[in-house]
Amino acid sequence: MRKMMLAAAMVGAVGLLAGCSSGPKTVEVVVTNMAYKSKQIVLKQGETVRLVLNNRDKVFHDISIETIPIDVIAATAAPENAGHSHGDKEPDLHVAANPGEKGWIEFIPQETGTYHFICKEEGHLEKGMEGTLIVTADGKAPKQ
Ligand SMILES: [Cu+2]
Repeated sequence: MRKMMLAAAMVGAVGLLAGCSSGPKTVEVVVTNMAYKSKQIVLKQGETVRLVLNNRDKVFHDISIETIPIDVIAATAAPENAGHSHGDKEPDLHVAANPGEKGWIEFIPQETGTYHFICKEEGHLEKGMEGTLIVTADGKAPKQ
């Protein structure tokens, strides 16, 4: 009986915590073995999102979109890396993470559209590190 009451109390506490979470919507992209686990990300125009790059690989990775209208709210500092070629324009959207770490960027997508994301580390795009970020008015994937 005592155990059951404790379990009920815990369920209640968890429910309360879940109800209180008011942070931005979080979208996590995991990287392992030179590959994004998610090749398509769908976001809602005007809705704050935290895009997390979870780097479970042994080398540095990033997510970059050259041109996308966004309002950046906050982001982790980009870790040092030598992979980017100099003279490149900074991409509008960029988040990077060292091996075994996470990086994130919080932003608001301003316009609907389909945007190509890549890893800018040398040779990674050629190995398939690319995907599509789609911004729609309702945040749902467009019908095929
Ligand atoms: Cu990469």
